[in-house]
Amino acid sequence: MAAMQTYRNIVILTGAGVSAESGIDTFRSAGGLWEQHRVEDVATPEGFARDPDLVLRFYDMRRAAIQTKAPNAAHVALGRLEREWPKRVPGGTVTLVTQNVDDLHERGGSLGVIHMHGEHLTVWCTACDTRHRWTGPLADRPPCPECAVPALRPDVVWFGEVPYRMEEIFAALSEADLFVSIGTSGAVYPAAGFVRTAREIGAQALELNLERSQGSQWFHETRLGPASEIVPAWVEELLGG
Ligand code: BJW
Repeated sequence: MAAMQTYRNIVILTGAGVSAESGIDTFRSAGGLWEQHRVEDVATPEGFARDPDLVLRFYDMRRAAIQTKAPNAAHVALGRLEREWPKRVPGGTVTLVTQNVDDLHERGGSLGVIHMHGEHLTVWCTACDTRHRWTGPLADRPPCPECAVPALRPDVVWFGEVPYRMEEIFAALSEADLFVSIGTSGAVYPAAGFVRTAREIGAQALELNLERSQGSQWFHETRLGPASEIVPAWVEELLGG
């Protein structure tokens, strides 16, 4: 890896591993969500069309659960990096892209989080195409606050749907000189391809994970350990503390 001082624009991609130590289930780890539920049933538009009650209950349970969890040291460190990096490197940017639908980055102090797979705490009305902040259940089919039609669905990106804010993400990647992937298995595209995009434009690539991801060979460096330890240590190193 190049000396830390040579970086200016940093793009960080996070996955379920960054929230694991806050008590939020990952998807593909032993005992993770995909061992308890079939992906095709709960995370595809076809599954939702087949059995909306099952899908709404699955997301109601997870929406309620995240509200009982707190950010961990990794979320807090990334919030600190976003605030302090532009002071350390004038004009420098930190773009935080998360695949997570929880709000722990925001509660850890991050401001401009890009939720490419949506958010638990917003819902989408498929009748009038509006989005609303939502903390309660959906399985009882509440009316949309805008149009009153009971057509609210979780505002999350399922397999076969297009992730959010892709133009912004690729714009940030095209300016990045450091790409950092934290706590994601590299199993799901397009996020799994970001490291190659970043490398094509010459960025350095660092992976922070409990174990090597599927695309580990694309990174210049991999650091293994729990996110709550290795992320704060990396941020400290980067900020020259
Ligand atoms: C720790 C830790 C600790 C644990 N500390 N680390 C064939 C080939 C290629 C692609 C495709 C294909 N067939 C279909 C596709 C496309 C498909 C896809 O990728 N499929 C794959 C399965 C092959 N992708 C899509 O359909 C996407 N859309 C799309 O491609 O549209 C086309 C398009 C794209 C771009 C422009 C234009 C058009 C949509 C994908 C939607 C994914 N949705 C989900 C559900 C979201 C809502 C919800 O939360 O329920 O997103 S699936 C699920 O996986 C969720 C996650 O965000 C995502 C990634 O999971 P993540 O975060 O990596 O979690 P895990 O569990 O996999 O890994 C946890 C990691 O943490 C592990 O590495 C652990 O080691 C680590 N860890 N404890 C540090 N303490």
